[in-house]
Amino acid sequence: MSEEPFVSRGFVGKRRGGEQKDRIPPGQYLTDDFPVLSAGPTPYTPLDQWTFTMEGLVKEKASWTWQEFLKLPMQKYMVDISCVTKWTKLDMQWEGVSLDTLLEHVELDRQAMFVTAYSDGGYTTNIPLTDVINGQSFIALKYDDKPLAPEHGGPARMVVPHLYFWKSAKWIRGIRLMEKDKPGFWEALGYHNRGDPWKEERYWND
Ligand SMILES: Nc1nc2c(c(=O)[nH]1)N[C@H]1C(S)=C(S)[C@@H](COP(=O)(O)O)O[C@H]1N2
Ligand SMILES: [Mo]
Repeated sequence: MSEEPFVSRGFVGKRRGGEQKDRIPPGQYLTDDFPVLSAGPTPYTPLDQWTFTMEGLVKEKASWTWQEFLKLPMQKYMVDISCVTKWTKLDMQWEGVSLDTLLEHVELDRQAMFVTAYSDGGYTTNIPLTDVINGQSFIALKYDDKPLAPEHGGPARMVVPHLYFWKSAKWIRGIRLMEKDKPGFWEALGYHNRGDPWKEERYWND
């Protein structure tokens, strides 16, 4: 990962004021660490074999090589993240491509209502389309001004800051647009289908 021509269109989500405690969802504790949580081994796909694809309910699918993906407009994001294992980390700095930008490259079928993010290694997670558009999610290539570390999902991971962190697929390789919702890896194992930390949507019956 030598080339770093990231164009920045400015900072998104710069911090509103407010007490720190008002930013910690119920049942969460504050941490400065960045724990690693992976359901399997870290995959190492060579960048010259890496692609990112928008597929499913689109007129024509769109696909980018790593070199092409780097040319997409990048933005900086400062966001708070909550993990279902109860840590919350504030003001995490990322840089990446907004899902809105990627969606500009495909024509959605009218029936497209849900997305599945899929990753190297087979991980998937499902999210309603309404939770990923309008600046709510991005594909991160950098964390803390450095290329995203492999254990944290590098070369590229999705980040959906307003949902629990399992919705943020590491090692992402594409997004599938779907008409019907389909539980992803953790959702099929009992995690909540949506995962809003402010509503404590941790498990199926929450
Ligand atoms: N591909 C993939 N993405 C994943 C996971 C995983 O196991 N595989 N774990 C999820 C879970 S449960 C969490 S809490 C976060 C952890 O991200 P981190 O290791 O960078 O803290 O990644 C999410 N994305
Ligand atoms: Mo998690």
